[in-house]
Amino acid sequence: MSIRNILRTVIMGPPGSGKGTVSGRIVKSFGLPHLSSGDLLRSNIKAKTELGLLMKSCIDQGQLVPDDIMSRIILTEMRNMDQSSWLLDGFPRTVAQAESLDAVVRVDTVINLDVPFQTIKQRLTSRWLHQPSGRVYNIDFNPPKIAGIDDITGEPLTQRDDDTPETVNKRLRAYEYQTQPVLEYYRSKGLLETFTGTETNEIWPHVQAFLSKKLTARNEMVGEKA
Ligand code: G5P
Ligand code: MG
Repeated sequence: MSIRNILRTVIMGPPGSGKGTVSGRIVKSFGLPHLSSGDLLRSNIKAKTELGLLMKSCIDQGQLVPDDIMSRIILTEMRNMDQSSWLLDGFPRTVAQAESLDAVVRVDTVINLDVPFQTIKQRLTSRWLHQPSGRVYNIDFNPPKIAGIDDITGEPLTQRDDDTPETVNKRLRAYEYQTQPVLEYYRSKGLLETFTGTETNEIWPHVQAFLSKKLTARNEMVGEKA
């Protein structure tokens, strides 16, 4: 992707709304580098870093990691993506995080996946994950070719410790109280684009068309100025 069509996108939505799944499709279609705050935290836990060990109980209890720690990790990681388009998944999740992001970089658009909570609860208990890549499967939706095995690497799949019904309820509550205000924050800036549905396959064509249009518009804008 050339410098002229830089697009900085945030993807939001409740736990299990399909942020990871849709991000995978965006990466495939548009080649945007993808950074997921949850994947980053889980790889710290797996590598048993000091930070990972500290944050594990927070995550396992369905609570958000403190803002200052989360913003520091993400913004450090984003320094490598300074000159490019990107897709940020799972961050920001509080208004304080959104403000810390705004302080360092311009967000161009925010994709909001609006999926009912009842749909989500059913999905999360049948989710399987290839942790090193962040690839997500679901027994009912996109099962791996061989049960428990990643299609691409042949490595074992795992389930997330925070996908138990009780923790999913806590995550949904945290979303309602702490993350929904971020939607208002971006709506008031005119950046929020909401996609409503119960199936990723229904939502995806609309997201794809929206991003294509955005990228074309940016190209034309730059073309006019040149
Ligand atoms: P995460 O990792 O950011 P969540 O809770 O926001 O976690 P999650 O669970 O990763 O979000 P998702 O990415 O929105 O969900 O959804 P997904 O993985 O793509 O899809 C969920 C399942 O549904 C998958 O199995 C998928 O295959 C399936 N699926 C998708 N589409 C369909 C469909 O159409 N039909 C069906 N049947 N299935 C489908 O954050 C985890 C924790 O990290 C901390 C917090 O503690 C958080 O709880 N954290 C932060 N803390 C503070 N600030 C931040 N910014 C933080 N970021 C993370
Ligand atoms: Mg995810």
